[in-house]
Amino acid sequence: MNESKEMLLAMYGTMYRIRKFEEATEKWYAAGLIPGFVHLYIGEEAVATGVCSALGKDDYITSTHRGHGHLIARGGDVKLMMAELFAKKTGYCKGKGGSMHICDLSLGIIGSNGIVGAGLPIATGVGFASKMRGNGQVCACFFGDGASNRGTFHESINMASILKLPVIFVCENNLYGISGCVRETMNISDISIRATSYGIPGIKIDGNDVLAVYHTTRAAVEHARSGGGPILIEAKTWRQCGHWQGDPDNYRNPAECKAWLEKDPIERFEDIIIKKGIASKSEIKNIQDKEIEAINSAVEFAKQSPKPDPEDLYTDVFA
Ligand SMILES: Cc1ncc(C[n+]2csc(CCOP(=O)(O)OP(=O)(O)O)c2C)c(N)n1
Ligand SMILES: [Mg+2]
Repeated sequence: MNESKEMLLAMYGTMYRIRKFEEATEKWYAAGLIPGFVHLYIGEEAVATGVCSALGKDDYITSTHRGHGHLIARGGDVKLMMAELFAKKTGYCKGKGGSMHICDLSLGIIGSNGIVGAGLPIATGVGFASKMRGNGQVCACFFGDGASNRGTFHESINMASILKLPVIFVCENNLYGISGCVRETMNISDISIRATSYGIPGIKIDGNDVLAVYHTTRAAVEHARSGGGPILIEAKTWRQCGHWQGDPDNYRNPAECKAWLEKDPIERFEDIIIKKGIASKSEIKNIQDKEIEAINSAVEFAKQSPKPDPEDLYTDVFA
């Protein structure tokens, strides 16, 4: 491992912050304080963290309906995010967007998106703009296995390929699109092989191994920045919760769930950090305490914030 201790602990902190943000979301959603739909990212933290750690500050990401982890890994403000989930005036969209509409252009976050597969053409457009500006910016595009069966996946990657656009397509293959298992929704076992159809590299990796995700993305970023064009990375992972909060999650095999829980990305990384002597248990505990504190303050901020005023209903809307 060539990364500095600081970098490795920052990655650990990011994964832990995502986990605690999602656990708080789960808790306050159940308590009725968060309206609308939420899709939790628990179990997939290594993908967002590994990818975003490999990006530069001027790069971009596009996200999905399961976007909290992507936004946090890209540096999103957890206070503004939590306030948005609580539908408060202080939130990212002034409380009018909710979980699936958060964006922060100052961080290159082009936005989460409630339409499955809609981030792909947006990412291709971002890649096109970057190429025209010629300043080396790249875009990482997150999407799921389910999204990879949509036409937008095929047309966006084809166009990015022929125009050699700097886009890193990151398929978070958690093996399910709602209750539909990839074993029933596609006739291939690896989505990465679809890259062949568009003449670009396709790589499959263990998405619960943050360092594998980081190293693969770093190489992809170098390739894209230097004019090599897009890459498809398939990160195999697992959502530890139901599809959305309220999903009975009665369609997955208990043995498969158990096997994936044993590959929890945060516990695995913590083990590596301790075993390789990178940090002590008490250093890890300090990071955890700091992140728990940040999430507690975000929840407090969201709770104390005012609701939008009735007259705000007609502001910031196009029609
Ligand atoms: C165009 C479109 N079709 C259907 C839906 C309903 N829907 C929401 S999430 C989802 C499954 C997405 O699966 P996947 O892309 O694998 O992402 P995951 O939820 O597993 O992260 C579907 C079908 C939608 N939001 N948009
Ligand atoms: Mg999926």
